Amino acid sequence: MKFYKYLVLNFYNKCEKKNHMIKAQILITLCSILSLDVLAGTPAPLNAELYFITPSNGDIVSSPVTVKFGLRNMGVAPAGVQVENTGHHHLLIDIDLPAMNQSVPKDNQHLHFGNGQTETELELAPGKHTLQLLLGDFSHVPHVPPLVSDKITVTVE
Ligand SMILES: [Cu+2]
Repeated sequence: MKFYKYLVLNFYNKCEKKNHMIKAQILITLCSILSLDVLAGTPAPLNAELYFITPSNGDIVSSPVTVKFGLRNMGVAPAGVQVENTGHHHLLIDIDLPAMNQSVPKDNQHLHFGNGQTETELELAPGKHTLQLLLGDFSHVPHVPPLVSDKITVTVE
């Protein structure tokens, strides 16, 4: 990426005497590269998929709820272990997605499964709850592109 930036800057310098349109075009390119760099994270394969094996959207369940995490075309590795095309699961409870370019928060609405677990027994109060999975890399940051499951709603009796 740094080499790419160097090439663009170099090209920009060479074009200094040409018209402003070219300069503007190069600046736009440069800006997009710089912001891409800021967002750069651990890459994930485009065909990877994150989903709930159980429960399903709309299920009526009783607490504790068995939640099983499904992941296709990627592997699970514990937090702290940097292996290509792997990550660990995060379960988001009754909350929207966090920022995709920083570590997933760690609290009772953002559960980390940093030992590489692929299921859990979840205590939930009676009523409706939303659940969503988000894969994180070795440092708990979502991949690029992020792996996010559908957000499902379950009703606890
Ligand atoms: Cu994590």
